[in-house]
Amino acid sequence: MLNRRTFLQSSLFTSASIFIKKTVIGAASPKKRNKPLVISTWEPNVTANAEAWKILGKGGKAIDAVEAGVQIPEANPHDQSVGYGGLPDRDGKVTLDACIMDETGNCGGVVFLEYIVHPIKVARLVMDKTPHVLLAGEGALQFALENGFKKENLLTPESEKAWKDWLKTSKYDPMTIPKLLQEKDLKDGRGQQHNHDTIGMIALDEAGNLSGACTTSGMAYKMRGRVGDSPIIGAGLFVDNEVGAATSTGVGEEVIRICGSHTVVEYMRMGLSPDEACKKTVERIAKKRGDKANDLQVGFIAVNTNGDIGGYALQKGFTYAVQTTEGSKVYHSKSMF
Ligand code: SD4
Repeated sequence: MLNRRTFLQSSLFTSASIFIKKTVIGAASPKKRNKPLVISTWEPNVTANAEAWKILGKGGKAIDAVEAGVQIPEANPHDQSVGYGGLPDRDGKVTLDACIMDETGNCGGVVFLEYIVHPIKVARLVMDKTPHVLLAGEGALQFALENGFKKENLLTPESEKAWKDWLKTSKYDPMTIPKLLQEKDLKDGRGQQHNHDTIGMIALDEAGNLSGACTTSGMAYKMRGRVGDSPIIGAGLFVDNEVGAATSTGVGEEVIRICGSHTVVEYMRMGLSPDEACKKTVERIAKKRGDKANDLQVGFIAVNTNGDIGGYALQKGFTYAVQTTEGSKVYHSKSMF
């Protein structure tokens, strides 16, 4: 897996971004509409942005761009937080959550879905083909199979080994596991790679429409049946075409408690910049959790209708990737601690 520190220090670009101009964008201007653009949680998702850009760069729709973009980490066996190769629950089962939302408020999601490599595609079908917003577990799987998806084993040898190592202690502490994994990553000089790699992606297309997608295998070694914020509209993702859009990563329980992404969008509606809106929302979590917030990671990214971007996290180490007509850039988010 890519060494994040090296990656960030040596170059902001990956081979996947060769078809875009190698220009680093500056701070987003509130005066000029900065579009099209795509923004994703976590630095490795420059590749997901590049995939989305294949659609956005040709004047395509934001909703199609985000659906295509997030399939990159979903299919990547080395991304242990999303799709195929995701770390399993405590019983060794990989269970996936995803949702998608367009500029009209249409949305769809799947929770606790097993055996399907691309939950985002199922979420899109829930949005397009059903009168519902969320399908869960067996029902979601049945719907996927009826629509031509294939059942596949999502547990890779790498993730099975990690789970078996975890079983030796079986310490059930979903809140601090991410922190411990991150500390190990940092100690090993790999940057912060583990557990908080959920992809939340937002795109603003040439026509000025916003859409978003979010997909994850959730917290590693979670209780069976646990669902986080990522597939919950308003928590892990929210889009309001009149205002902006936001998405989250981190400990989902904390995000759900305050309807995080919706809160970010509402702060933007009140006139805050995306950066300020993310910060206010993170501060709300910190205020509610008191000292416990020291051990948690939550990060938000946001875009407003001008194409201004922003992000903020509880802890250091949160990164996000942005692509515009001028190139691709990775941002190190500001944080509370
Ligand atoms: C969850 N928010 O299931 C997800 C986990 C996450 O990067 O963001 N990981 O709570």
